Amino acid sequence: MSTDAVFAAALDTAQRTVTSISQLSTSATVGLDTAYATQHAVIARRLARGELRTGLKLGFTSRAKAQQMGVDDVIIGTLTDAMRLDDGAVFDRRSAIHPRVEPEVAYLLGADVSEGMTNLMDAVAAVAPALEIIDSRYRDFHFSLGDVVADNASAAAYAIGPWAPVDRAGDLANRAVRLEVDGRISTTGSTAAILGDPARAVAAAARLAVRHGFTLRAGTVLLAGAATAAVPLPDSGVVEATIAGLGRVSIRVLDGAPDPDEKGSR
Ligand code: OOG
Ligand code: MG
Repeated sequence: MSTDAVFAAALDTAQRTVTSISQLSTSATVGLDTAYATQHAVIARRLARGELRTGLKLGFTSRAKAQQMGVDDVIIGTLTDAMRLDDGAVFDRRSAIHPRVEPEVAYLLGADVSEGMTNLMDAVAAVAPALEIIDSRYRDFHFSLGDVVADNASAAAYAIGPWAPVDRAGDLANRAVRLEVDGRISTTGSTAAILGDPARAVAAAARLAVRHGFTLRAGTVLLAGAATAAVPLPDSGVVEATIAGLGRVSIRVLDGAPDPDEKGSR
């Protein structure tokens, strides 16, 4: 087996068995090419089990995130339907190792992004508030840039609130962002933290896509990256993200199987 296939098997098993592993970079050099090849191999394993690609996510688009994790390059990862939660749905805390949650902005592409496009926002159809749950497969949530790229940018789950058509959503360059747990404010920030303006996320994703073998097709969801540092996911409770003037999205965390009589469970 090639190195990236060996790394991918270890990361995939860690995710499926909810068991952390050592960083790949402690025993090997994990450059960006190997890291993205590993991520593609992890996703290939998931697709082989029947999962479908739903979108892409950016990581470290804000200083707050980059500083929290000690890295300073924007990275890209893949979202699948197995990671998708409906707005208000239950997330089983036991399905993750040491999950953290982030408030995000999501874009929905209405057209394929092609290299010749001058204004990439023309490809965006709608925008929504989003929550992302990240869960590094590495022990203690410690990693190098190559490690986290290989680990699909720590992607675990995401929920998207109501979509607003992009022409009605207005300028999202500087909107207040709030993350609440059971109605108590957990962290606040501004969308301005995301590359200065989250609208730049589409161009950033297009650049990374060309370089690292991703495609930005119509129907793709793009998470622009967290505006704030991630916070530990509570063992139980309602987590809600609000973006001023755009709306809110929530998930309910349960430490165990959801009550089968309840609606909105997965
Ligand atoms: C990597 C994922 C970063 C973001 O929004 O910046 C990310 C991590 O912090 O584990 O999702
Ligand atoms: Mg994120």
